[in-house]
Amino acid sequence: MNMSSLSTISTGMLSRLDALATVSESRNGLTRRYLTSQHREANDLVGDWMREAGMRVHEDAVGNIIGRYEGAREDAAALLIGSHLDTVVMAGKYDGMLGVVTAIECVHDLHRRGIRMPFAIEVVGFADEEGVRFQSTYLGSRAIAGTFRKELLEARDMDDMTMADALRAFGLDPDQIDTAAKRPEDVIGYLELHIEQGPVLESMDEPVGVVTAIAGATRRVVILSGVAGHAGTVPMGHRQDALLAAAECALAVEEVAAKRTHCVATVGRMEVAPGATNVIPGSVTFSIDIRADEDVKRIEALAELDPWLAKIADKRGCTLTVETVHEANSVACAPWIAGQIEAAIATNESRVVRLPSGAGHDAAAIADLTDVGMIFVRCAGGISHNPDEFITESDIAAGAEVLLRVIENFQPEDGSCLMDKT
Ligand code: HGY
Ligand code: MN
Ligand code: MN
Repeated sequence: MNMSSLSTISTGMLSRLDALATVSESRNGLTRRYLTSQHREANDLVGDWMREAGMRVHEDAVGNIIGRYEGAREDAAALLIGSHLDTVVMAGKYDGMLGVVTAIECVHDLHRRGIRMPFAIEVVGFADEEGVRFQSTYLGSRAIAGTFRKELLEARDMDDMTMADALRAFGLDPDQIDTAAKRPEDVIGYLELHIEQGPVLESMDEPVGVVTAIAGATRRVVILSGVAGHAGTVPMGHRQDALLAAAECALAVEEVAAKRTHCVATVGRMEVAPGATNVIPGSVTFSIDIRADEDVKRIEALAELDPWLAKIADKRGCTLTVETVHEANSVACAPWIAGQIEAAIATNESRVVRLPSGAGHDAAAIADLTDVGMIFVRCAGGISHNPDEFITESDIAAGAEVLLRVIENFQPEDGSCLMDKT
């Protein structure tokens, strides 16, 4: 890509991101969950773009959309490049989608110039990274890494539908999930370009940066069961109010994180039952998301929190159940890939900013299959998981330029003297 083409390319990429942002379950903002008709519509749209870029396209057994651009030699091992196409609720339009649209644009540029690399390239639009529908994340990337947890097929969504039934309704066969797994010998590495979702690049006045590590995370679902009762007749001292117990638990979640550096914890979802103004809440289900830059810190925080939640529940006459629905240790990005990203950034006379990711990414799951590297692109105010998520056209172009330069100069770890590109 030369500079003049970059501006047209980034305009094209922006219009694709805008098109994807219209594929939403809601008229009020962008929400696109796993295995919905909007997931199908997004896969169809992205699949068309992949074909236009010269790729052969297929959808795997878990719902990832994958485009393959052959190398100079048929059936060569592939460089995987991807990100996710699902979103959170009321999402921004760049989280995940930017990485997929940029990867497609880079392959399209190679295709326009008739360039074949010594390796194949597979662009992956992961089906479910956010984990909104079934409360567990990295479903698409774990299936490709061969680490999908089959017990999740029985997880139920808010409409009480199991993942297995949702896969069937989507046209997939849950018994075939294993076929999505790739063999390590068939891949040479993984790259992911993603918005930073934090303030560092903006504070350094740099458009792109190289990710050093991805924070570990634990996600839990907690159910507190008290006694529903009449709001007008039960004296305060006689209540087993599940919501007040949950409220105290949420403050405990905040405290165990706030006292530790680079440790964050969030209660992002809470359902109150039966949910009537004049009924004392009998049961509350809420989520806990806790992360830290070091795994030992996250584990210590959880070890402090568990007895604390039990004590609160007991004091308030509630029973407590806690289920861990996701657990991932922190993942280091491979220095041999990060070094190639740094070289690509340095070519732009840009300072090389190295930064950890507090957000989770599919790269963390793919790291069980192959080494990974990530490129961060600046986003306004570091705002994300919010409709105000914003990125400039010039930063989109800067990200695309760096990603393409990494691809065109990519050398596998063993430095195997790959055939020259043609
Ligand atoms: O939650 C995360 O960090 C990511 O957006 N899934
Ligand atoms: Mn996200
Ligand atoms: Mn993301």
